Amino acid sequence: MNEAEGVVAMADTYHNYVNGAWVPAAGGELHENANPADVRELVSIHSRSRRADAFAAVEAAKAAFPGWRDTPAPARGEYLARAAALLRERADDIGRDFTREEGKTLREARGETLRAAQIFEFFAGEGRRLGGRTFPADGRDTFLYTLREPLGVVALITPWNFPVAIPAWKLAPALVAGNAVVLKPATNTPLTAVRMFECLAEAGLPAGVANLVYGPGAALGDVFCESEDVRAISFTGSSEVGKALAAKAHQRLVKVQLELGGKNPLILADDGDLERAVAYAAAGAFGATGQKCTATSRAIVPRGRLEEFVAKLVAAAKKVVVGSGLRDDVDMGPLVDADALARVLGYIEVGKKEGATVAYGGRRLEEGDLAHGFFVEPTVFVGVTPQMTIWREEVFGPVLAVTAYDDFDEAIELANDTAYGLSATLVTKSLARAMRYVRQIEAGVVHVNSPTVGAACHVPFGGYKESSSGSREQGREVLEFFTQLKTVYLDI
Ligand code: UN1
Repeated sequence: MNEAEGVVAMADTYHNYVNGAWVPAAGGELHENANPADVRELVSIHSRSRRADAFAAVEAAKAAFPGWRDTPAPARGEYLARAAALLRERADDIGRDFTREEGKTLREARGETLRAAQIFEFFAGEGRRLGGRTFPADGRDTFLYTLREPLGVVALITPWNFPVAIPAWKLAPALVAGNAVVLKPATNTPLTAVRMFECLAEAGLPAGVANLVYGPGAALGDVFCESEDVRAISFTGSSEVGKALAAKAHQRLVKVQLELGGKNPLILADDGDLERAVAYAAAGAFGATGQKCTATSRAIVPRGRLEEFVAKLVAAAKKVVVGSGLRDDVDMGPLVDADALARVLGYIEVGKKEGATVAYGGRRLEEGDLAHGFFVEPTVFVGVTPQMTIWREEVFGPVLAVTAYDDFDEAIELANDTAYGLSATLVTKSLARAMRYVRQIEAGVVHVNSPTVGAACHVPFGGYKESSSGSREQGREVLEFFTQLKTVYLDI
C-alpha cells in the first residue's frame, strides 16, 4: 500500500466465525483482500486459518448438531427466512462489498445477493415439506415408512465466482435438513461470506450451527476429508481440485457432491433468430467476465450464416464497456486475480498458436486506471476446430470459440464433443428440432432460445459427464444429498 499514490490504506479485519463468535485464526496469520479492478485498493483483511482452526470449527459444529437436529424443521426454516429478509434489506451494501472484492458489476452483484435471499426463502419453505414416505407392508401389523434425517457435520467449499449464491445454495438446504455446517469460502471473496454470516448470526442461528473458516483450500479440504466427524463435503470449483478432493474423501466413504467445469455450447439452427443468438452468445460469454461454469464458450453456427453471426457478435463485443464494476456505465468488470488474467491470456495465445483467428479482442486492457486491474477484452475466436485447446478446455474468461457446421446432426455432435456436460442452448423456431436436441444433448441444464447461464433455485442444477458428481444442487433434489434415509419397520 502506498499512500503517496492516493491509495486507501485503511481496511477492516475480519475473522473466522466459530461457535457463534468471530475469532482470529490460532496462528494469528492474516490475508489481504484486494480489489481486482484496482489492486491499490485493499478491501479487507481476513484471518488465514491452518488445520487446527478447521478442526476447531468441525468440533463446534459437532457440539451444536444434536440441538439443531432436534429443532423442528419448520423452526429451522424460520431462521433461514429471517436471514433472507436481512439479505434483501442489505442487498445494496453487500453488492458493493462483493463488487469491490470479486469484480462483477454492481448490477450483477446486487442481483446475485437477491438471488441468495430467494434461495434462503425457498429452502425455508422446505422446512415444512421435508418428509419420508409410507409403504404397504407384507405384515398386517407392520407400519413401514422412511424418515429423512440429517447427516451430522457437513463441509461446504465454495468458489469466488458466485460468492453469495453458491454458499447460499449449499448452506440453506444443509441447514434446513438439520445438519451443522462448516463453510470454507474462496480466499478471493472472504468479505461476501462475512456479510452472509452476519445475516445468519442476526437471524439468531444458534452458536455452532454454521461456522466459517478462511484459509488455503488444500489444507482445510484435507481436514474435512480426514476428520471422522465430517459426514459430507459439497464442493464447487475446478475439476482438478474437485477430483483430488473426492479421491481423498472416498477413502472414508464420505458423501461428496462436486460441481465442476463446463464447456457450454450455443447452437444456432438454420431457422433460428440470428439476432437473438448473438444476444444470448454475448450475454453467456461475457456476463460476469465469462467466469461462470455455465458460461457460453462455444458457438456452433450454420456455415451459410457464419459471416453474419460473427459480424454481429463482434459488433456486440465492441459495445461492451469494460472497467470497474462500481461504475454505472460498465458492462464487464475485471477477471478475479492475476492468476486468472495469466490463465485467460495464456489460452488466447494457445488459441492463436493452434491456428484459430481472433475476430475481436484478445488483449489485456491497460489504458489509464485499467492498468491497476485484471481487465481483458471480450474475445471472439473464429475458425476453431474440435482439436484445439480453446475448444476442449474451460477458459473461465470472456472468450468465445465459434465454429461452423453443415447439417444439424453435425451440430449436435460438435456440441457433445466435450468431456463436460453442464449447460447448452439451441436457438431455433422448429419444435421438432428443439425436441430432437433436448433428447440428444448431453447436458444437465438444457435451454432452448435462452442463454446457457442461470439456475432457478427451485429446480435441480448440475451437469452430465465430468461437470458434476453426486446429486444435483438446488431444488428439492439437493435434500437427497444433505440427508440420509432411515427405513422403519414398526410392528405394532
Ligand atoms: C449461473 O449460471 O447463474 O460456479 C449459476 C458456477 C456454477 C453456477 C452457475 N456452479 O458458475
